[in-house]
Amino acid sequence: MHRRHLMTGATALAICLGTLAAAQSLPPLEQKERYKVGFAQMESNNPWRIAETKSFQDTAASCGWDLIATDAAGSAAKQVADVDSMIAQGIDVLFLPPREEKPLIPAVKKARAAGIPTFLVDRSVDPDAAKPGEDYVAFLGSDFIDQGRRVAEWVIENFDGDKGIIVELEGTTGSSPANDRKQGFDERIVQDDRFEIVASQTGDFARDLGRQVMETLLQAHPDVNIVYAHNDEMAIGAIQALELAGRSPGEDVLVVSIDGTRDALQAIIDGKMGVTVESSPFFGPLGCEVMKRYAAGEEIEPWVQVKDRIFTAENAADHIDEAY
Ligand code: GYE
Repeated sequence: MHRRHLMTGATALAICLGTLAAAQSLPPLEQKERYKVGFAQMESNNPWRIAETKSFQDTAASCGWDLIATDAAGSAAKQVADVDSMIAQGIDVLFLPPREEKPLIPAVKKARAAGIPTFLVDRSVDPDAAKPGEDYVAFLGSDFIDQGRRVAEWVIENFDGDKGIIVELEGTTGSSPANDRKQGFDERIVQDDRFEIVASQTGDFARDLGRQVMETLLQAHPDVNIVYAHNDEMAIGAIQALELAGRSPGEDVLVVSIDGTRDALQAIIDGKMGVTVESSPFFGPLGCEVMKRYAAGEEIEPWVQVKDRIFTAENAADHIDEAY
């Protein structure tokens, strides 16, 4: 009966060696005054991305970073090439927000093979293909499933109609926030049978595409009264499309999303948007802190989780000055 709990010396040794190998498999980082640091941004077509890049630039001087920042202009292939060129330039550390979950895996593995500790920031990669503590040090970012769930819970509490007809605008296909924000929202909202998601389509996290997709979906589903966008930029695009079609966001259609941009907080103050769950772009200071802990030999938790606030009509005005 107790055999399951018995471990032979050989098994124990194998486990020890295994743990040691895993611990050793991450490249070490020397403690020094200055670091050559790569930040491979995926695109700069929205305020969130611009705020994130600026956060790294603003942190550089105080953290001793000689920063190389690139912009992949919305192409995962270019982002992989940008990481290649950073490796060739001999960076000490890589901060990488992988645009999509799978295409950036080779970049993560290449940096690992070159002995460069990598921190994934704001988005993650496919956990079956690359792992924190082995292929990269850690993921620094939000709980996207929880963000989607919190939006759904806010809708369930605040929607005052009989039947909620929902259009969902998804983020970039194959990206971790799009996958998880969909899962978190969809799973929670179907628990209340007042709600139905009649369409769910990607707007690539972009304002203009969000507007275009909303225009098309409005024609197919004129009875929509809730729009859930995976980020604020698409929510603002959707508001434009709704207004152009003669609808009144905030009155005959509830618009909800995620991020906490200045335009979204203003839309909440103006009564056009209901809620945005925060997803902070300010990763520079956190990146610095975690990198220094790693260089000091500390074991870094696989997921350095960012805690998110929620912005509604009750507090949007208090936070608009700190928004981006
Ligand atoms: O919500 C969005 C951006 O990856 C968490 O990407 C980030 C998301 C953010 O383009 O606005």
